[in-house]
Amino acid sequence: MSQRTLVLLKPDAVRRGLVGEIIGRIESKAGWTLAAMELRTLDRATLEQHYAEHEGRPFYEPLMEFMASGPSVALVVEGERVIEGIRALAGPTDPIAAAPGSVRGDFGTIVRENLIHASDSEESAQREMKIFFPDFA
Ligand code: RTP
Ligand code: MG
Repeated sequence: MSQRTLVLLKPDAVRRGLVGEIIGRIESKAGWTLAAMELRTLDRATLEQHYAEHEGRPFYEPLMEFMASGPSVALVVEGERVIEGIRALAGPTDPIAAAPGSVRGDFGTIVRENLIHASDSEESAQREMKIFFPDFA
């Protein structure tokens, strides 16, 4: 089943020069292709929309500050079971709990600075693609 998902390479990934490495892993998966891509420092309004579900949580403000601290790469990736697939490629939220071989497991140590975001469901993907690529059909 072909799907589309919204991926963010977070500011730590851009600062550390890991964009090519992570996009390379995504592109290496059979049949997955990039459908949209942009490098941009995310503004507060965009981040409030994106992380609305976390408003009021203790990690919310530090997360917003981190996510606005430099450019991110926003991507739409298309392909077979890509929503579940990129979540698996990323690994669990806490990089120390993430297995080697996953992006977070290979490159992360800090829960907040965990390199990558990927939509967690079909519904989230639709909602998030509209936030970052409003003109994308
Ligand atoms: P994401 O939404 O970014 O793909 O990550 P996720 O689903 O794995 O994690 P989620 O629970 O949605 O949390 C969103 C992001 O907030 C930061 N976070 N910090 N306790 C903490 O300090 C904490 N918990 C979460 C992470 O950057 C996480 O990816
Ligand atoms: Mg999430």
